[in-house]
Amino acid sequence: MARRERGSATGPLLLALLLTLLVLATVYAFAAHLYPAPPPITSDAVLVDRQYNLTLYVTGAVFILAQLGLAYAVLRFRDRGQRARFTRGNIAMEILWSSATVFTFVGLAILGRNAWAEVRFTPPASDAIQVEVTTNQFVYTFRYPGADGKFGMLDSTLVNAPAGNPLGLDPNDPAGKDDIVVPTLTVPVNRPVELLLRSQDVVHNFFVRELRLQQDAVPGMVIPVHFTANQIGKYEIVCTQLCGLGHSRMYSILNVVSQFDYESFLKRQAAGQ
Ligand SMILES: [Cu+2]
Repeated sequence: MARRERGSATGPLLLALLLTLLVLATVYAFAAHLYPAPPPITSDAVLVDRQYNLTLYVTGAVFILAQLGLAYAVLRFRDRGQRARFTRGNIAMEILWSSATVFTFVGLAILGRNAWAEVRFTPPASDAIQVEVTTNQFVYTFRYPGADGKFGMLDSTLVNAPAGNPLGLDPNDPAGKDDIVVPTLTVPVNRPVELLLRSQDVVHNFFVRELRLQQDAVPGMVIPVHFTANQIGKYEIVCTQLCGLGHSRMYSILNVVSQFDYESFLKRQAAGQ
């Protein structure tokens, strides 16, 4: 059989170059912090950042090696006119890289468990401020229990946002008389806060980048999450579940204020109820 023509080296060379450029551009984007996350405002968020960076370094190293290896293989094993060889694979290599992958990801998961447990498995401090968060298309509504520390009963048949009762507060329950219902979330700095997430219609989400906290709100469930913000400021709350046509408009504000400002907020709201 006649030897085949040697293929052009231009294609493989360009592809290898493109892959190398892709790797360089990606490494640059991360190393130069082109899209930095806003500074964390809880100690849990710091743990999340640490875990994120560790995962990024490990997967980043794998990404660089894999892509450069691909560029090398494209170039090294290009068409030189040789006959293609069939290979059944290499069992030893497959066992090696499959177990390396398993160890890497299980290892990262075990290390990440600390940060996760801190937020999800540890109950909030007993003096945590409770705020109920109700989501619906496409707004957040926050409820504080008021001076009595008790949330009033809700009745879904009484839900009527235009009439000023978006949550369906039962007017016959005395515990609900002093409940404060507001469209934005105000919490004092350095105090544990427990949120109770609810949804009136579809799956929504509560996400604040600075808290590194993201939790779905699911109809029929009350999902608790907690945090302690250590930085006074205004932060954006966004819904990260595609919850309908108005999804992109669904956001609110988290105000972290001093204890004094928090108390005057509560007083102002109580006076206005
Ligand atoms: Cu939503």
